[in-house]
Amino acid sequence: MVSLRSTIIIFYLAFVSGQCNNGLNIKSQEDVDSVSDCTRILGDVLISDSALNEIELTNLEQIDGDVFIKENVYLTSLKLDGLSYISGNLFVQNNKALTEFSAKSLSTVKNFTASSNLNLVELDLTSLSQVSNFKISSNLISSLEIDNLVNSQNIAIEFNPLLEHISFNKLAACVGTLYFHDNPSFPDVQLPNLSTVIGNAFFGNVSKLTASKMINVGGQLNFYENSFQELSLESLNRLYYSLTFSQNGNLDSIFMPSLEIIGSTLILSNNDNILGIQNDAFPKLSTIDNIIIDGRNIEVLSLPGIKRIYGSVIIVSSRCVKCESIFSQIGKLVFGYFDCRRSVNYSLTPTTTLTMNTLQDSPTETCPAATFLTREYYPSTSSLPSMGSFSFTKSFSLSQTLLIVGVISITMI
Ligand SMILES: *[C@@H]1O[C@H](CO)[C@@H](O)[C@H](O)[C@H]1NC(C)=O
Ligand SMILES: *[C@@H]1O[C@H](CO)[C@@H](O)[C@H](O)[C@H]1NC(C)=O
Ligand SMILES: *[C@@H]1O[C@H](CO)[C@@H](O)[C@H](O)[C@H]1NC(C)=O
Ligand SMILES: CC(=O)N[C@H]1CO[C@H](CO)[C@@H](O)[C@@H]1O
Repeated sequence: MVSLRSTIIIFYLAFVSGQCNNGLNIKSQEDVDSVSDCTRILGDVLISDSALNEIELTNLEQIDGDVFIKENVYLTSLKLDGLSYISGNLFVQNNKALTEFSAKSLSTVKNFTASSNLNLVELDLTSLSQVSNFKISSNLISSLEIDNLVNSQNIAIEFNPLLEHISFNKLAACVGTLYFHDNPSFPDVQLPNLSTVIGNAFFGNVSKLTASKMINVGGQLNFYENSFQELSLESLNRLYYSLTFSQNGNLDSIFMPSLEIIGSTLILSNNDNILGIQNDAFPKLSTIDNIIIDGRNIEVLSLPGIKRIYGSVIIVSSRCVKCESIFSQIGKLVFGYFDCRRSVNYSLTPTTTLTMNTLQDSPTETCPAATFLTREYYPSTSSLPSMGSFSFTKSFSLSQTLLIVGVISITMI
């Protein structure tokens, strides 16, 4: 069999420019030859099961259609460096041998996906400025720099085993969701110009997060299994839904100096180095629905700016948690339950029945002051201030709240 690896197809500048109207299906050198003059292709471009090792289309500037590059076993390099516009989607998927993909001039594409290219180490999208859904999943890249993208809908960067650096330096708004997770080399994530995320934002396995201009998040803001020790979000002012920190093993300091409103629940679950929420963590936080803190080492909860807690506060820790002192600071502001207790082996697993009785105290060390406190507060509803523009969030009942913790535990298993 002829070695296909030696097949190299490169098309340099052709003098005749042209529009080609029949789309393109590249399987062989002849197929590439047939479009070497095209600067614009009307119709979809398919590169699949091709026999080629390298493809370079330098004349091509525009594709009015979708581009699929998939299941090519021999293709190691694909360069579309003249291409600036794709009216549809660009999918680069399951190309086992592909080590290099570049579309240096590409500025506009609808959806972009690069997934399961298990040897892809070079991905160049330097000029990308407009994309709807952007997904990079299961590739071998070590660095991802999408530094010209200003707005996007959804972004997901996941399951890239060697990824150590991610930057979106100009990204100002994400009108959908933002997911950075399961990149086991713990990349740093640079989002220095990001101000708004309309949907959820999820950060998992991140070693450092820079998002100092982020002002608000319309969905949930979640931090799971990150390795950073400190998290500062200096501009974050308002969260329309919940804020969750779970299993961030090194995290000991949270600084959100501008945060005033959490529309739903603050959840801190199993972050072993967090000893408590100190004064400087959420100094301006004034309203929140619920607070659920479940941690081995929690001792204090201090919210100097708090004015109203519309739902419940649940704190469970195996340390001598200062329930009396926490209650004296915030107890009167809690509209639902206040439940603070010490429990050595507290954990909510899928099999745990979520009743109050599962929250057994089991002290093994002697604690100085009261470390077990459960009160229910039912102030007259007429004394409640209006919940204003975030009225879509409702206070949770205790059982709902416990259910939330249960669901979180389940999803983490
Ligand atoms: C882009 O992806 C989204 C979500 O998968 C889909 O709804 C939309 O139709 C896609 N856009 C195009 C142009 O196919
Ligand atoms: C940051 O985003 C704003 C819009 O929020 C934009 O006007 C500005 O040019 C961006 N800055 C950089 C350096 O990209
Ligand atoms: C603590 O955990 C052990 C083993 O899982 C269990 O047998 C025991 O009942 C638990 N103690 C309390 C007070 O829940
Ligand atoms: C939230 C998250 O991304 N967690 C992942 C961190 O890395 C480990 C090891 O690869 C994964 O098992 C986790 O799922």
